[in-house]
Amino acid sequence: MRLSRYFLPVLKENPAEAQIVSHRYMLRAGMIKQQAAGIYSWLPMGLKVLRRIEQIVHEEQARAGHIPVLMPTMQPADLWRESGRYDDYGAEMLRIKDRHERDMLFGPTNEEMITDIFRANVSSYKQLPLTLYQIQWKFRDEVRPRFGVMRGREFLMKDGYTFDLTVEDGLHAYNRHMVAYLRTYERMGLTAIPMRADSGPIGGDDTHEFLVLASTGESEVFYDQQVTELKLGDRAVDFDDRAQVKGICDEFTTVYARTDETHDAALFDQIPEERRRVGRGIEVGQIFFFGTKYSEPMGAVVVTDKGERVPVQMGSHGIGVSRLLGAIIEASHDDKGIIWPEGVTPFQAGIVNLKQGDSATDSACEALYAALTAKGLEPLYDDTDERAGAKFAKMDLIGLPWRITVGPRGLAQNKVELTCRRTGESEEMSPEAAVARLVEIYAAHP
Ligand code: 5CA
Repeated sequence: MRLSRYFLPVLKENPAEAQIVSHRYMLRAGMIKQQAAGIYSWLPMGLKVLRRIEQIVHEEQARAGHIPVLMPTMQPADLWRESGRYDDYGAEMLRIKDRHERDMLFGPTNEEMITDIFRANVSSYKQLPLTLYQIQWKFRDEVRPRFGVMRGREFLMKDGYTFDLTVEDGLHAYNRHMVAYLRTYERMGLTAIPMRADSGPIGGDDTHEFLVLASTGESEVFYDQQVTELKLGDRAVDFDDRAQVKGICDEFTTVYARTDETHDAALFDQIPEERRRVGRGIEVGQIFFFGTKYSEPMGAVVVTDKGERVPVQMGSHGIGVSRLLGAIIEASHDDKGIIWPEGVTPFQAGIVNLKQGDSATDSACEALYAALTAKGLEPLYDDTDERAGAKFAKMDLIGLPWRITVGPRGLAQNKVELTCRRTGESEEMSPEAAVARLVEIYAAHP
């Protein structure tokens, strides 16, 4: 993309309404625009990162064997009357009447609707196990929408629903999600720690939240420092291997890590003092196993091999897709701007032309642009007439992990400069070597 033809409405001033750094940078970098409290338009660069996050979520769900669907945002109230949640859900649910005076709602979550799909189409244990998921907009009329996309009213969620015959099978589905989520967050450059949690209005006894440590997080967290050192990495996982999947879950949930909802001071005190930590975290996902809470009242039953009719065992599993943009920025920024992890960056590299209009630098930039594009990378080429300082400041603000600077002086020796946004370190090399280096770096971030 050439910056001269892009739509990147960067703000010079700090927007007064933004209290935390991620909100401030998302507004300043022209990623989002507020349309009403907690409701945002996604401008091109914000949308690009959102799509990258969605793509990682889809790939990791596919790896675990889960199947994508798409349900509507609008739901009939009658489904929620069946589960008993229509009255329970309270003021957070946006209730709407259609022209025929029928009660509708903008879905805050989809347990009822997916149960309806299941009961209409599945009747035998032979069709299990089944996991269906979607990435779809949700609406929750939060009392205090704040911090930009972090606590929105309209927000994008990945919500997955598991259907199994037995409790044991249902718990394997729960574990499978935990492992799939670990890799999902790691690919986004995040350390997201699973912590035992409260289930709230979704229900059930088994539930974990995934928390990204950040001082601006809304949850208080208590943990053993060792938990932050655990990594799934690229180890091979067979998602049908129950023992392996459970083993990984045990590895990540045995070391103490709890939110204030489930914190146990006596257990915490047993951790050696130098490893005890109290901090704050951003909840980027939550998984639940709630058995027959919805299948029983809604009649989602299957026939077993013995001919018995039993309600199906269910769980639901959510990732805060739009919230993740805020969480990634909270975890990865400096005083100049965002520092995108390679896995989610909107463009893989920026190209800065120090002397726009000079035929040698212009053509060297064009050649770099073409070479990177030919390798499947997407550069953002600042081909505007702005002075170098302004170009650098903009690149730092929008946070592309790598920048190639092209100027007449370096080119005289066939050199460009490759700069790492995170460390600030620069290295001079030939344009071909810069392309080869970026290809190598991104090969590790598919
Ligand atoms: N049905 C279940 C899982 S599919 C569910 O709704 N779970 S949830 O309530 O925990 O939401 C899933 C994730 O959505 C949360 O972990 C959080 O990351 C994100 N989320 C929840 N509320 C908001 C909000 N108001 N703004 C942005 N993200 C949110």
